Amino acid sequence: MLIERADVIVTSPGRNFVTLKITTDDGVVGYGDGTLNGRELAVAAYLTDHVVPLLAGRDAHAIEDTWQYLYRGAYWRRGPVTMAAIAAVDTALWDIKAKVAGLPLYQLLGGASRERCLVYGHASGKDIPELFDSIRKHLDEGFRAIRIQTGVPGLDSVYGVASSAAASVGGAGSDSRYDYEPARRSALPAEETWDTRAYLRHVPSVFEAVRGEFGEDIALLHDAHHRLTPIQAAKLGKSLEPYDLFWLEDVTPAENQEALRWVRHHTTTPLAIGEVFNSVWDYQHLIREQLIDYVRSPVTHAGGITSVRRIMDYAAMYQVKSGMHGPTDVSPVGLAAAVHLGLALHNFGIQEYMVHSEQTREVFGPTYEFAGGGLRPGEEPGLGIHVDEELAAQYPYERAYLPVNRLRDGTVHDW
Ligand code: KDG
Ligand code: MG
Repeated sequence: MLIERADVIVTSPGRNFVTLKITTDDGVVGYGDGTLNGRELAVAAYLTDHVVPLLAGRDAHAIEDTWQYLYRGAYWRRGPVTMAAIAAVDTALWDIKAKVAGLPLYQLLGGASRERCLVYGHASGKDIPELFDSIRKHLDEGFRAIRIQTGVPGLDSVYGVASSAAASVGGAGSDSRYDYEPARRSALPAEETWDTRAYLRHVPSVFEAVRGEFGEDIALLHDAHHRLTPIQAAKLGKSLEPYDLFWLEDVTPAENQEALRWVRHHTTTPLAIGEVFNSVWDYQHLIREQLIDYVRSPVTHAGGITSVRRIMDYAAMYQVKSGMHGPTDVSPVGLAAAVHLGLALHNFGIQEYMVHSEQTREVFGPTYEFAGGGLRPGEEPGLGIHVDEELAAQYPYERAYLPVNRLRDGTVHDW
């Protein structure tokens, strides 16, 4: 079975997505997600100009060989654009292989290790009453694990806090900015102001209030979004220990793996990192030295199923679990791949689940299902994705940027 053609689909049903469609010579079609929020067209061009011309005539079943061919063969390894493009090819080939086998993809990855993948949703509010409403809504919808982000007194807008009605499992609206999604369709990125001391003062009181109101049972998570120095991160981890977090995410910027050693030595709050990592090499020291508890790499940004499986097998030796990134900028194709892989992985931990807008779901037709606080892939052969290409064509790409962060004195800071 040979690859006959590959087509890049760029569509924007509420937000931008890049999807690769691979078709074999006997007409089997597979899909892969290559969406890179705010830099989507770089991946689309990488695929169209450099990868698609290499695919025609290759053995559609030779997934590992194609992965190595694109990774080693490019000479210029790694990086988010390259690895998102490789992810799109890899995922599409797994989709094809599973369709040919007549099995849902998770069966080829070893079969189900559990009934469903525990997920966490995003509760947020500019203040405590708004946050509590959002938590209640998530609990009503069946979530058992919830990420908590709030406004900080004195700051106008803070990462992770919804500015419009929050998306819900029942049906996210078609708001131009849904839930906390911060990439805005505008000529220039929005600029936000950040104050680490104000944040560090405020966050522990939020978790105290949440535990006081909702008790000890719900799994609570928090994302510091790369903004702290090692010692600030250590302080935050320590101050949150009484509230028993499931994890504290991205406490320091990703480039410096040494930073996590400092944080780890000061706190027993579990640490998650890696949504901006893109290969097993980014985790080499963090996993071997047991400096983290959860791997955040999603299939979409880290080279596909083949590559994330590699990371997770390495992580398993050190009792490190998966916690794949799943904001709305991972498309339903990427989320479907994550749920198939997560269902099969022995060291699955949790899956992030931000509900896509109704328009997005109409374009991609995912068959995974949310129930009992978890996601389970559909039982049909392959990934369980049905792209409506005519509908996709009705939503042309619109440039969008993630915000830029500045300290109060104007210095650019990590966003
Ligand atoms: O595109 C940026 C988002 O993917 C990121 O801000 C989401 O940090 C994020 C998360 O944990 O979902
Ligand atoms: Mg994050």
